[in-house]
Amino acid sequence: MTDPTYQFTRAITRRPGQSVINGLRAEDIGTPDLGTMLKAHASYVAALKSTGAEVIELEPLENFPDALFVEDTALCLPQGAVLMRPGAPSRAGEVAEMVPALRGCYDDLREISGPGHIEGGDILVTGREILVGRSDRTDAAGVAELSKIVSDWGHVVREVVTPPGVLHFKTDCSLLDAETILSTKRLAASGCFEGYRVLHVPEGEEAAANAIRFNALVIMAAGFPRTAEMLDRAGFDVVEIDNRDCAKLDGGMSCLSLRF
Ligand code: CIR
Repeated sequence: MTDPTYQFTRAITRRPGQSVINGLRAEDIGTPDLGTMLKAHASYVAALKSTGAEVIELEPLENFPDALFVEDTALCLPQGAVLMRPGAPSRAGEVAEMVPALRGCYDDLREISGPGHIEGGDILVTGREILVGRSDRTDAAGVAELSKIVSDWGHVVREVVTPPGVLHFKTDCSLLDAETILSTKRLAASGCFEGYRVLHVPEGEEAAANAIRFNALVIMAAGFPRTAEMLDRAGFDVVEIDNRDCAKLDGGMSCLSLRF
C-alpha cells in the first residue's frame, strides 16, 4: 500500500528571480548568485520529476525576493489545502500569488485568516499527526487556527517548539518514512519525536536535516557526506542537490516545493 506521507503525484515550485539577492536571512554570509541558484533549482525540479510526479513550475515574482520558498505559503493535504499567514511581513503577499495554482489542484482551499501567523516550514505532516513548531514566524494563534481547520479533515495537530535561533521546525528535521524522522540532535532532544524512529544528523552536518522524502527518493543538500552515507546505509535512495546559494537565505530542500 502506498503511504500518503511520502507518495506524491504533484509538486509546485517557483523559480528565483533577480530580486532573490534581497531575500531574508538571519546572518549575511554572502550574496546568492542567481545563475548557480537557477542551475540548482533545475536539478531539484528534475529530481522531483524523475519520480514520475508532475511539477507545476511557476514564474519568478520580482516583488517577493523569497517567493521561491513556496513551502511557506500553504499546507497541502490529501483532503484540501490551507493558505498560510506568514510571520515575515515581506512574505505576506506571496500567499495570494499561490492561489491560482492551488485552485487548479484543489476543490477545498481554506485559509488562515489571522490574527495569528503560521508558515509552512514549521509544519511536519507525519501521517499519524501534524507537528507544528512555534517559532519566530509561527505563533500559538496560528497553530490554533490551523488545528481547527484540519480537524474537519480528521487531522490532529500537535504543537511543538522550534529551537531558538532556528528559522523553521523543518530547518532541523525531515520525514523519511511513516515511522522515521531525520533530525538534528538539538531538536530531537526536546522529546518531540517520542514514538518515532529518529536518525540523528551527524555533528557538524546540521544543515543536512532539511531534506525531503519524495516518492522513491530522499532529496538532500550536497556537501554532507556522513549524512548521505547514513541514509544510504539505512536503505534510502539519496539524491544530492547544490544548496549553497539557498543556504545563504536560510532555505533548504523542503522550502522549494509544495508536495501533494
Ligand atoms: C525566509 O527567511 O523566509 C527565507 N529567506 C527562507 C525560507 C525558508 N523556508 C523554509 O524553511 N520553509
